Amino acid sequence: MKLYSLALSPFAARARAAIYAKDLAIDILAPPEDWRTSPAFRALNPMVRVPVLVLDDGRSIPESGVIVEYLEDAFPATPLRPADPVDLARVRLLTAVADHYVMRETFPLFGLFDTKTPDEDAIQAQLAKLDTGLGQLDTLLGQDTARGPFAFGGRVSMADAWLTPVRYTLEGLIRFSGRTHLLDRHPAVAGYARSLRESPALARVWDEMEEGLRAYMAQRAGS
Ligand SMILES: N[C@@H](CCC(=O)N[C@@H](CS)C(=O)NCC(=O)O)C(=O)O
Repeated sequence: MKLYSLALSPFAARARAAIYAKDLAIDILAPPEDWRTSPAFRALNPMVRVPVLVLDDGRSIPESGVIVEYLEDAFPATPLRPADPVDLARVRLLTAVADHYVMRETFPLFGLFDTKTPDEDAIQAQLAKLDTGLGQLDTLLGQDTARGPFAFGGRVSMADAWLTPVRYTLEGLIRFSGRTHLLDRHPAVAGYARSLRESPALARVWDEMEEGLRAYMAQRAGS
């Protein structure tokens, strides 16, 4: 089995987090050079996006959320979904909030900062939206009285597969924008960057994203 992945992709990082946490023997590969135009890649994923999981019989599973759920169903030995339905709903809530109200609000900011003439009003408006989402995520993390170093309860779950790339993306945004106080009002989100390192699987995902950013910046500087 193989996963087409890009180091810096937060979506691919979710799938890699699940693969590493479950210790699965799945090859992690960069997509072919011509993946955006190749009919063969389009046949694997009609949405023409990364990640894609390719099974040994050639069938493919695109979309990070679908891939993680498939891995859970196919390889239940190290579960990333809690057995209790309410706990599972809570884990899924964290993934939804991290995705819809935090990660989605970070993406426009990279574009807004990446210009010679930044529009400070637009930046402030977008930062306010992000701050709202961060506050919501921080509240949810703080409500979990059984929470240890990870996103939910005492062990690594699907919520960590979402939160690790989200937290790394926030780190990238802080560095890129110089807004070093971005997380000051959100201590649970801020502290997660340290505590996730208690899981070698999550630390590996973070380090791979870091390496991916370094490679991207070097390529940008050279072009
Ligand atoms: N909903 C998809 C999103 C995947 C996605 O947008 N991946 C980006 C890479 S970060 C991509 O392939 N974008 C298309 C492109 O770069 O041409 C998922 O969760 O897997």
